[in-house]
Amino acid sequence: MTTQNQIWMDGSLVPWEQATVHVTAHALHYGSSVFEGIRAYDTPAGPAVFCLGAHVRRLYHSAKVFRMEIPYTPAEMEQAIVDTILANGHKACYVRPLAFRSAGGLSVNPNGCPVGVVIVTMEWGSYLGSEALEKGVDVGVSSWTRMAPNTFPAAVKIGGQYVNSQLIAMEAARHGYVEGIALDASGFVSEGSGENVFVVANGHIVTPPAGSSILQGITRNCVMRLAADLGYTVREEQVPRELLYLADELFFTGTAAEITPIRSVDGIVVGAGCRGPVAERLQAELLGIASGRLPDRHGWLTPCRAGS
Ligand code: PPE
Repeated sequence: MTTQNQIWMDGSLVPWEQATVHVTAHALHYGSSVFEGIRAYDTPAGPAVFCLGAHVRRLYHSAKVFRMEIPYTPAEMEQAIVDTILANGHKACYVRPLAFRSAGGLSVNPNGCPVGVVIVTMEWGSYLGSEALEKGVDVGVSSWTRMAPNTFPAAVKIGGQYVNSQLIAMEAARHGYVEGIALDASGFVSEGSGENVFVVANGHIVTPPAGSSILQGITRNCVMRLAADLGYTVREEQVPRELLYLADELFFTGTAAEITPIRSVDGIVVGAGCRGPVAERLQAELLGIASGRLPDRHGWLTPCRAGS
C-alpha cells in the first residue's frame, strides 16, 4: 500500500497519515463496521468503476441490516468514490469504503457511537497470486464452518463477520493452500474466505444459493448474467462437498479475485487440473467489459472522468 494516497474521511480528502481513529473506537473492539470492496479498471476512457451502483447499494443494505445510519446519501458516496480515485490519479485501483462505529463509550450496544465513513484507494493486482487467473489455485476445504443463518447475516458485508474469514484464510495458508472453502452449517459448500464458488459439471453451472450463508456477491451476479448470455444454464442450489472433487471445473468469483480457477481441492485434482474452457470464456467476457475492450452491454461501468 502506498502511503502517498489521500483518503476520503468524513466528507473531505486528507493525507494518508491524518486518517486515524481513537483507540476507543467501537469498531476496533467489536467489529462494528460495514464495508465494500470495489475495483476501478483502466479503460481507454480513463479509470472506470465496475458495478459502482451495486456496491454502494450493498453498503447501504449492510448498514440497514446492522441498524447503522450512514450520514451520506448513496449518491454522495458514489461521487466521493469517484472523487477519491481521481484525486489519487489512479488508472486502476481497489476501493475500500468503510462505515464504522467510532469512539463513544465502550459497551457492546453501539448505538451511542457516531458513525465515521472513510474511502481508501490502493493499487491491487491479482488477489490470489500473479499466475492464479491463468493457472488456477490449490485450495482446501476448511475445518471452520461458515456462520449459521441465525448467527450472522452472511449476505451482507459486516466487519466482525470477517473473523470467520480470517480463520479460514489463516488455516488455508498454514496448510499450504492459496485459499480455503468453507461449508455451511448443514455441511454444504458455502464460499471462500473472500470469494463465491462456482462448479461446472456435465455442462451446467451450479453455485450455492443464498441459504448457504454466502455473501450476495456482485461478481457472482455478473458471472451468472454472462453465463446466461453465453447460453449456459446456471442453477443456484446446494452443493455437496464431493462435487468439488468431481467437478469438470471449479472457480472463485469476487471483486478482488475476479474469476480465479481452482485446480485442486484437498490435493485432489479438479477436472484437467488447469483453467477450464468455461472459466476462460467467462474471464474473457468479464475482464473484456471491465477494461472497455468489449462493449459495456449491461451498463456496469462508471467512467470517473466527466464526459468519458
Ligand atoms: N464472499 C465473501 C466472504 C467476500 O468477502 C467476497 C468479497 C465475495 C464473496 C465476493 O463478493 P463480490 O466482491 O461482491 O463479488 N471479498 C472482497 C475481498 C475481501 C478482502 O478484503 O480480502 C473483495 O473481493 O473485494
